Amino acid sequence: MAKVYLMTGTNRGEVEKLMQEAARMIGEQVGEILRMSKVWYTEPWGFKQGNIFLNQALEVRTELTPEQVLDEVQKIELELGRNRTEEAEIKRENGERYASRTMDIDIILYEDMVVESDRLKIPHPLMQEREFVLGPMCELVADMVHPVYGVTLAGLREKLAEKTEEAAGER
Ligand code: PH2
Ligand code: MG
Ligand code: MG
Repeated sequence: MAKVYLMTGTNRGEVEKLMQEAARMIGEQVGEILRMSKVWYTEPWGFKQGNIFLNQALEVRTELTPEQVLDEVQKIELELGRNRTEEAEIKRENGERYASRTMDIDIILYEDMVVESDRLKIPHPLMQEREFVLGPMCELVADMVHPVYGVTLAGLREKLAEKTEEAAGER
């Protein structure tokens, strides 16, 4: 039995309903949801052409391996209308790195495991740069130590805030 931290996100379609459905399906297909953050409403990060995002962190007790969790969350994304082929086209048209999506479910942390395969990277490699991840995660586990950086999530969040302020000052 392991604890896995997942992050759901959507900025396309019936977003509120999609968030509820994603949590329901995670509870059925990944494991019991122990706790969830509130839903955060944030600007699209890393791209411009998209609506506001809804994001939520979930603490899930699972019997699945990290790879099996990935299989299940990818199935849920598909069932909730995710179309990566269409997204790739939109990204190309807009010249952007990301595109709006009906549901993205990312594995943020799995116990204190470090996974680095072609298919899967845990901890999520960009979590330390994203307030929309660290904010919800800190509601659940602010004191958890990041298995690679050796800093608590609250510490990573503070560093990010400092970096963001510096960048704003340079503008
Ligand atoms: N996900 C991305 C890129 N940008 N921005 C917000 N606010 N929320 C997300 O979930 C998100 C994003 C790539 O998966
Ligand atoms: Mg993502
Ligand atoms: Mg993803």
